[in-house]
Amino acid sequence: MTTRLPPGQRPLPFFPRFGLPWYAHRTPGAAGPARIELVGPDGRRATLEDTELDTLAQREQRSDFHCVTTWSRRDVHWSGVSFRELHERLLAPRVDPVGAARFVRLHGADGYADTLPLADLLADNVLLAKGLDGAPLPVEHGAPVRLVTPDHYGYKNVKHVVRIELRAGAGFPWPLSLHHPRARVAHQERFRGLPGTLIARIYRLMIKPNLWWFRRYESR
Ligand SMILES: Nc1nc2c(c(=O)[nH]1)N[C@H]1C(S)=C(S)[C@@H](COP(=O)(O)O)O[C@H]1N2
Ligand SMILES: [Mo]
Repeated sequence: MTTRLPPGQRPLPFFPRFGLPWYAHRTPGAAGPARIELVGPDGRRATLEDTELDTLAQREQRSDFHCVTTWSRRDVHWSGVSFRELHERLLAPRVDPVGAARFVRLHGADGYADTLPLADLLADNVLLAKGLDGAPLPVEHGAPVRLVTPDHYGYKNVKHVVRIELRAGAGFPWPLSLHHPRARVAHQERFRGLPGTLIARIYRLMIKPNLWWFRRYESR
């Protein structure tokens, strides 16, 4: 694997637990089986159980993971189910039978959430992952289930998923959010309204302090 990394990214020799610093102390404790609340564009609700994920085709995938702060972890080995198949078989039939959804908002057990266009999540390399390196996903990497979308910056890869909302519109948070609505790695969509190359330089300075901050909470 000697393909080039996307613009502005540099490899990191390990795969850290990472994120926005104000979530570092909120990692959920030992995760039980996944139980995901589904919400449709018209407000209808359903529940997705862990065992139902096992009824879909199980996929293994090796992909690079790109944090917006410019570190990348190459060749991460995930196992899980295709988000496209999940949507087709279990999400749309239960909460969006008419196909009104254009956006998907995923919520984590720690209060974290982010939104993506549904079309982006239907790409072939998007997984809802339950495994890492051939073992169940460890809590620091998003147990019991997380989104894996390699073409988007790390912050769209929501961990500890507890709710998936299919929405007709992008919804309230975006106009005020610092998150980019698409966050495509290839386009350096790092931060809404500012050039990705400039933001990359600022973010790069934050990697070390943030790694230190997250390690403080690792063994608690
Ligand atoms: N629930 C949740 N998901 C999250 C985050 C978080 O703090 N909480 N941080 C995001 C960010 S900014 C990054 S870079 C990746 C980091 O994933 P990792 O901890 O497995 O390296 O998770 C993303 N998903
Ligand atoms: Mo990130």
